[in-house]
Amino acid sequence: MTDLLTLGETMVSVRTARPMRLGGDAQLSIAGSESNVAIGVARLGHDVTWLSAVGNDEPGRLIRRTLRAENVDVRVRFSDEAFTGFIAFDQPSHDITRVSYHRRGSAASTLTAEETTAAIAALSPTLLHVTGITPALSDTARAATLAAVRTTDAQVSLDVNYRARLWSRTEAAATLRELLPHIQTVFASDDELDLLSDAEDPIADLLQTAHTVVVTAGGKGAWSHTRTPEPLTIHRPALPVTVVDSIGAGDAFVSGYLSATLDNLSPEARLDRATTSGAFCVTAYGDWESLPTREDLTLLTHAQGT
Ligand code: CKP
Ligand code: MG
Repeated sequence: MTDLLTLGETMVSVRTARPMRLGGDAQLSIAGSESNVAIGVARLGHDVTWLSAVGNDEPGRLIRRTLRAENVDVRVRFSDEAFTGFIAFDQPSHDITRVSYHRRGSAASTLTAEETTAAIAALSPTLLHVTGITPALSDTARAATLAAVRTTDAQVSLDVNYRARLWSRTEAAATLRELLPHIQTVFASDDELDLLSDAEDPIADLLQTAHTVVVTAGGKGAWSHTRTPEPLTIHRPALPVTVVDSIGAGDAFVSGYLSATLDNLSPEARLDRATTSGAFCVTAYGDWESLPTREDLTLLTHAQGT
């Protein structure tokens, strides 16, 4: 049993504070939306398992070590044939962070449907969380994601996380719509809704199968639309914090929401925890390093006078 199972690619990350071609000091860490969520939910006190594959290499071992240190149960295959993916963050100027992927053919892109369905059978998770990044990696990773959402009895959430560098909007729309009938909670930014539905009212359309659609809109805040027991739309403004690094904010938001779901909180309280967690994350550097604990959430809530 596990409270939450997430699956997807985690890469080794290299970050420099100036253009990478100039060399100099770099920070080595890990990055990956699904493992960010795994760490976020584990920090909030739940049992979390992360499933993936990495290369049989030092970056792969760094990923396993980091996640274990964050109390995430790691189910990872070490591949002798494929390498651990790599993500580079550098800064051409103070206000611009450039991201580049080196992940085509990576170990995580060889994840199979057999692996995901076996993990689900073994773990019987309460929640399963997937993102639109994994099915964009390869045909097998797409099949692995589809098989997972189709076979599980868990409540399934999907964070669209559209990445233009991995696939076109047309390809993404086709695959995401295959996943949708199996998803209960959809997380999307306002500019991703057209990937999910062509309807004039995409939210109403999505709520025919999902029970919750959560839409984020950066500085404008977030909305949650729920179908049961009564149709309900809630809005929370973004908290007024100093943004130093917004990468990982979406994953922090999702972590807060899923943690509050595991605590059986109301839709209002779920959105509150999601918003506070996202706000906390942007105030410090790192994709996952700045994810909050419960104590951090309380501190931020008090600091905001709410
Ligand atoms: O949507 P977010 O900024 O929360 O996602 C950030 C993650 O997995 C980051 O860790 C990166 O590795 C990625 O999204 C990605 O593959 O783009
Ligand atoms: Mg995101």
